Amino acid sequence: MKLFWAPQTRSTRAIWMLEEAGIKYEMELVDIRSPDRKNSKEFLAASPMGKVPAIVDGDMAMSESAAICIYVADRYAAGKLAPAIDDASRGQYLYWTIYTPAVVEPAMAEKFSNVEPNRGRNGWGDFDSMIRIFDERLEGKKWILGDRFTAADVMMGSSAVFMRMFEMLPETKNISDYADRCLARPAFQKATEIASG
Ligand SMILES: N[C@@H](CCC(=O)N[C@@H](CS)C(=O)NCC(=O)O)C(=O)O
Repeated sequence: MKLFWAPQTRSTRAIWMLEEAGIKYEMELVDIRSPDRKNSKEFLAASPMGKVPAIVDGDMAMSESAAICIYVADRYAAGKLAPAIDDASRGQYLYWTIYTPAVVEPAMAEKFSNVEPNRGRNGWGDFDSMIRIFDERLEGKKWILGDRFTAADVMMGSSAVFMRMFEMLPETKNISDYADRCLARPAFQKATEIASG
């Protein structure tokens, strides 16, 4: 497995996921901050948008952090970091894994860019609803699915940690404690160390 990455980016999620799965991988740095960067054909085949993270695994090449998490969990940690395909919790697992790119990140962009909230028109609802629903999901739960840690926590946990880092996380009952639980995981700590560059 090869991971295309850049320091202090969403690559941290993919590294965290690979560390949780305990698989071997090599890393290739992509200079995303250089104005005259040149992307290799191999990288663009994995990431047509030229964004990190991206992976190549044998004949398979792909990007999008949520898709990478789902792929790695199914392929290398099925039943451990992902509910099996016939497990009833699979639906909620997929919902929350996708919640980060579909709801959390657009809602963060709304907040950053001072976009007028419009819960009905915008596919992500609005920032306040996103936070409320995330916080309610964690009520009485250690992880998104309850007692078991899954790839959904890599996505939602990194969202919680990013929001706190960017000082966007309002006072909530559950999200902050959840971020602390994620920060305490050895795989998260290793990923942060690697991803800091
Ligand atoms: N939806 C993508 C977003 C990836 C993304 O925006 N990556 C940024 C770094 S955090 C990037 O590569 N930016 C460089 C560029 O767009 O040229 C994911 O979740 O993987």
